[in-house]
Amino acid sequence: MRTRNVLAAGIAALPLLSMLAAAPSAEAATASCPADSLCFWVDTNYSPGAPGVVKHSNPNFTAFPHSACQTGTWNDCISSIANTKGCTAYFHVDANYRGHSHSLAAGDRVPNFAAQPPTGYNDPGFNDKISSDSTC
Ligand SMILES: [Ca+2]
Repeated sequence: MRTRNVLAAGIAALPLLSMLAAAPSAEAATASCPADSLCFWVDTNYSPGAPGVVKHSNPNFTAFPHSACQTGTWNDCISSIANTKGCTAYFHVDANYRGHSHSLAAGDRVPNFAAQPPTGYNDPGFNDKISSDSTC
């Protein structure tokens, strides 16, 4: 009986461990995003690997080739973002800083646009829509 209880406890702990392993790693995002930059990834949770990196405002992300994107550029391809700059950044769904936008405070990051605040924007429609960014 004692053995069975221990086994049951072990099984019950597995889903929790899996959740922890799959949870977005803020440390990983910070580590892979250079200082004083805006970083973005093709997938949620700062994946995969090395991010796209910009330093300032950019009116059109079609200027940034990225072979892993369906568009061939970072335009309409971004699923998670990080801001290591000292000021707020804004990401817009249209070129030239137009259309629907979300802000990203200095030092903040969003692993999944669909997630509820404060983790996300509660905006699944923002996924793969970013076309420009404005910041200091
Ligand atoms: Ca767009």
